[in-house]
Amino acid sequence: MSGTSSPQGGLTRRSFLKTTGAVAGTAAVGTLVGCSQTANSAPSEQGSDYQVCSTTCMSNCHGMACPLDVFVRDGKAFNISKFQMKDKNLQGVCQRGYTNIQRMYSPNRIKYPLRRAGERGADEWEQISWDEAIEEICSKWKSYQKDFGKGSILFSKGTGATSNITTGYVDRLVKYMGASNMPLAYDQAGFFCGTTCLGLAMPYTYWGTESRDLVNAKNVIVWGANPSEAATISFHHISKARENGAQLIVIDPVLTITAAKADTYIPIRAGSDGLLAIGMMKMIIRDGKQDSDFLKHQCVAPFLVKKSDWTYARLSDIGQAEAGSQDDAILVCGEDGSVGASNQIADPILEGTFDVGGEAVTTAYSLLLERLEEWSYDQIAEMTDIPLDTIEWLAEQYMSGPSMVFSALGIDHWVNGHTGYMNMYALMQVAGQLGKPGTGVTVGDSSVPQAIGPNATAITSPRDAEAGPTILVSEVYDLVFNREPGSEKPELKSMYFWLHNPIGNLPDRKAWLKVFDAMELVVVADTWMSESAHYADIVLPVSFVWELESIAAAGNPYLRLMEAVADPQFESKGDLEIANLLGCGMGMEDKFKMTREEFLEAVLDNDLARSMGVTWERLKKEKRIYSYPDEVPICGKNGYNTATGRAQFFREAPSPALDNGTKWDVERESLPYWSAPHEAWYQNDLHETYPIVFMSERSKFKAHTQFNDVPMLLEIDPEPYIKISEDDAAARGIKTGDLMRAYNDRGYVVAKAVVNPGMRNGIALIDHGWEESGFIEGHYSDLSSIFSGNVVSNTCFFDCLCEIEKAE
Ligand SMILES: Nc1nc2c(c(=O)[nH]1)N[C@H]1C(S)=C(S)[C@@H](COP(=O)(O)OP(=O)(O)OC[C@H]3O[C@@H](n4cnc5c(=O)[nH]c(N)nc54)[C@H](O)[C@@H]3O)O[C@H]1N2
Ligand SMILES: Nc1nc2c(c(=O)[nH]1)N[C@H]1C(S)=C(S)[C@@H](COP(=O)(O)OP(=O)(O)OC[C@H]3O[C@@H](n4cnc5c(=O)[nH]c(N)nc54)[C@H](O)[C@@H]3O)O[C@H]1N2
Ligand SMILES: [Mo]
Repeated sequence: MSGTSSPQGGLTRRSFLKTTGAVAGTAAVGTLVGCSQTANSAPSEQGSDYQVCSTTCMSNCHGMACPLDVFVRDGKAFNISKFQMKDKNLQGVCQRGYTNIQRMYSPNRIKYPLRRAGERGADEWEQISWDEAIEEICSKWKSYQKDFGKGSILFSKGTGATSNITTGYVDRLVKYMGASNMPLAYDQAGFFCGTTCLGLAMPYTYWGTESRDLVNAKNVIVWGANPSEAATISFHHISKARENGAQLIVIDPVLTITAAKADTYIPIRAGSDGLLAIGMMKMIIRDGKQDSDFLKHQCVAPFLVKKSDWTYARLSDIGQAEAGSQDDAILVCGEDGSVGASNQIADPILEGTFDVGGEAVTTAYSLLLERLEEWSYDQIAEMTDIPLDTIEWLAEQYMSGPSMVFSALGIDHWVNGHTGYMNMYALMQVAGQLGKPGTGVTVGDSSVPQAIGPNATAITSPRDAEAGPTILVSEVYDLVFNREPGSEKPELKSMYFWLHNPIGNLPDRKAWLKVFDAMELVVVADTWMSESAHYADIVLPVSFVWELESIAAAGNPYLRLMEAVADPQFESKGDLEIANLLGCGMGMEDKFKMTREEFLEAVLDNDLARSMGVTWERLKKEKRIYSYPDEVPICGKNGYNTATGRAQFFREAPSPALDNGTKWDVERESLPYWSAPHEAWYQNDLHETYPIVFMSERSKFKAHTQFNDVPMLLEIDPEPYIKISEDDAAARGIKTGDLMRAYNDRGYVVAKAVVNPGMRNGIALIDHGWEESGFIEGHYSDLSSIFSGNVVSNTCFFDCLCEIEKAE
């Protein structure tokens, strides 16, 4: 957008580029702290009276948190340019990034602390001072904590700007208050399986490897991801891989834009990926193509498992080590029948059942083979709705050279989501598609914080604070409405949300509205009047991320200084400053006096940062410090950070991702298996009443509910619509442009229909991120269910059935 012109600046692309070049390396003499003033001689139609600030785009797009240069005059930002990164593949800044100035000056900004003055959601507010807001919140919180315990206040952090390191400071308040914490439920199946099966093997990535290694793949399999919309920058790596001769295969129930660009698109029945992986494993093993070397030496396959309790047999079981000691290695069996530690037997056998120390044991690989036998090829073809010869072809392609999976969260958003990931990772192990260039799995470029060492945690999660209760998203409703008297779980009275827009982003919006109503005090701290703020009791205005100095820590090869581009507008304050006010209001003045500058300095004062030569002083001077390793990390090359140090398709004594105390089947969960989705499955009875799976997709014009009020984007994408197939539309007399209703027992939404020949029958698809104000009636999140399984407490937006009809 600013590539050609900008409504604020009116620069042509040519003068814009010149300007960017001219400002590089100029001294920091501006009136704004930290921002550089351009050289007076800078040739520009804008004159020379402006400064350039280094900052980043900030939302949860799983993207790069793209570094941006922002042009400022008289304290007002007027234009944006992208920062030239070292890696040309990562050069893009998307259309959202260029609209940040309209976000900054949006009329939807929350200007002052507000107290609800009418019915909840009626949008009647009373402006109050910060003193009043803090006093009211803290006096109520003190009384709830006194009467109902510390856990009666629940804090929930969303993903709104988590790469901004200072937002984590609020965790300190949660900890010192001993309040309840509701951990994120978004994306948890993906995280859980990625970490338990493969380990966070790479130092800098999400789970799996960085996308840079995609260029080394012969086959790129996009499986449950839509990177052309949801990881636009990482998509460059896919394009580059194709330039190098790779073929792109996409497995998705929806013909997405990514799928439309593929060499081969494999439509799959949603929720059945775990079965597809089982089918591929069966075929690879049937044809003797499994990678025995990988299985024997880098994977748990030869490890002996005791049949009695599904734990590993160890040296202690044959009297050669003390149980539980460091030497108590897991046993394998050699070709000659000898049993010993895995590092003692060079060529262990992969299959077999025998007796060790009086116990029946079997190899983990034999257990896997048994599991694969649970499903026949015909069942697999029928349930995945993929012809067997296509699965044969896919298995063959996967084995034909280095193959890398680009995966994301499509599979996650199902109650059975973890079975999809577990089985996909098991497939990688059977095929030996790990540990070599162009193999393994990538989830895009998102990286874990770089150079932010343990000091940040020491501040945000202080040791002398007693952790309060953890309340899972899936537990809240029951806890609020059906709490047993005398239960250990707290009686919730108040909730505080920051970086989070739960109304609309969490499934089953109506249940959450009821939860809000049942609370005595809901506080939302946000920059804009989000849907959740709209339903709150007290709303606190948070400064736009560009209005206060910070560090952007994740999601990009560069550690980035975020300069204060302009003063905080209106009466807004940063999340860190608000946490300090609340902490002091709660009587903890001694714990809540750290300034922003002190916090930023402290988080970089750690050994990891020092080993990388990074200090706060250096960051302030250089503003962006490249911190990806030059050598492209390879998934698994440096081992697996798992319980066994190997890739694991078998997990010993597995425990749930977030334990909600319900019973779960340890034996079942130890190995790959597949079970059908909870609700959205064609064989379920409910399918007769509600035959359509209601799903959402990422939109290029939004990052969740952010960018929703940007005029430039709304011009291109003014309203939500629901995509359906030609057959489903014809059967119900719906045409493109008609108003249609999608509904089930939980709720409904009315929006315009788009009949799309690429849509699979039986799916209705809506862009994720619209809020109540965008819909003609109802809300898309009124249809989804809060239910999640007891293995991973994830949010299962897509495991949702509905019926559709023409709306009058
Ligand atoms: N523009 C934009 N980008 C974003 C975001 C955003 O809001 N806007 N959000 C970011 C965040 S937090 C996340 S978690 C990621 C999510 O990124 P993605 O996971 O890539 O996005 P989704 O569109 O949710 O789902 C990916 C694909 O999975 C498919 N899918 C759904 N169910 C199944 C299934 O059962 N099997 C298979 N094989 N495929 C299935 C969907 O049709 C979809 O095309 O996007 C990130 N990027
Ligand atoms: N139907 C459906 N629902 C989904 C999904 C889906 O695919 N389909 N995807 C889910 C996924 S994977 C995710 S990750 C979630 C994301 O859900 P959320 O974490 O709620 O994501 P956002 O809407 O990006 O941001 C939350 C809020 O943070 C605010 N915010 C921005 N900057 C700041 C700041 O500096 N301070 C404070 N205090 N607030 C700030 C924003 O204005 C916004 O209101 O959505 C989930 N919801
Ligand atoms: Mo997410």
